[in-house]
Amino acid sequence: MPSFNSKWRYLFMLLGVQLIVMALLSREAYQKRVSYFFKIFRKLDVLSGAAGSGAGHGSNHTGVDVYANLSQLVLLPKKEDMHYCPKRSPLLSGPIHVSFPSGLTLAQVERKNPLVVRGGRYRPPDCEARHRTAVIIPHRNREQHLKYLLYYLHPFLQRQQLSYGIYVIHQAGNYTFNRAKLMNVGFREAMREEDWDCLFFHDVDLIPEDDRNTYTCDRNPKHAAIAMDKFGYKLPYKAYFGGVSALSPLHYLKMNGFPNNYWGWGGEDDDIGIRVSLAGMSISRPSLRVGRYKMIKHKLDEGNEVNPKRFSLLAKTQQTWKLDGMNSVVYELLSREYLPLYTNITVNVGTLDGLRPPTSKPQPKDSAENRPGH
Ligand code: BGN
Repeated sequence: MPSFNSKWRYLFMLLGVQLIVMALLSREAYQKRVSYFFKIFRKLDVLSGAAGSGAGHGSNHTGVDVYANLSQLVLLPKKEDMHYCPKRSPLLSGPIHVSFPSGLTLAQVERKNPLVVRGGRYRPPDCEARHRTAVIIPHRNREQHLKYLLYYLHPFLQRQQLSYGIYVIHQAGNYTFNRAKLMNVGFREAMREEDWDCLFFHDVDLIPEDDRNTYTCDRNPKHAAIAMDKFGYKLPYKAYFGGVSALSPLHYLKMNGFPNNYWGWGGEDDDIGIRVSLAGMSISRPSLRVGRYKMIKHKLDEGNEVNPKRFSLLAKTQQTWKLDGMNSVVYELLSREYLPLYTNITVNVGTLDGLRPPTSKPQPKDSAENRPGH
């Protein structure tokens, strides 16, 4: 006849087998079940007065086993089993409060975004992103704006469960600013690094105010900054394509990218809008409720004077779009830095007279205008 002690042994063995089966059936619930088991076990110990029996195994009373906690690694999603993120991110909350507190530092932005890696890249840690978006930001002398944009854009994109990268395309030298050409540089340099499926061309001074304005591409080129505070949260005119727009690589190449010959303020975004329809596409837009942006107020820009040639250039877009654009862009890449919050690409885009090292020739200061975007 089995003794009282061996009865207990059988009972424990049975419980052990049960535990293993339970663990195999549900790996995710494994830890919970193990602790539940040990709780029961401890109770039994207390009841039977058998302190120090097998129940102590795995507890940290006697020091940590060299393999302790390794079971948790099994719980981490493996690359092959990683599921796609849901079609609609559960992290979305709608309107976002935007303000510009003074004294914000890049180090603070970094600390707030611990999952962003070198070059300003991010992937959702718990699911496989459905979209890979590159954000291209043309830039010169707007460090303060860039700081605010990064502060908002990183968490905004993370809420959308995107895999993303942020590229700042910095125009070297003092010659007149060329926003559209910088976008062409951004397109080429970003696509060289990764097979992005969507590119967001983003002015540095525009902050999105609703996280349902998803930074993904549509079937047609998308104009995202449809409702800016500066224009009373309405489109300023029907064909407006400025501020923030989104194109897939296919869209971009179909319209031969953006023009390279708009120096200074104005017209290049209208040219891009015209290219969209010349290439047989149309403009898609989010709703006015969602495509809202706050513009960071700023003083007039030096080196981005109103371009007096914009009217004549625009009148010729139909004849020039296939000759001038992505297929003709020339520039000199001066540096590529993988900074903690973004990839910084510094480029010499030359001047109206062609590509040559940036000069320090001062530009005329007349008729500069306040505008979103650079
Ligand atoms: C338009 C500008 C755009 C600018 C918007 C909003 C021109 C071309 C002449 C018709 N277009 O007037 O570039 O983004 O205003 O400010 O100036």
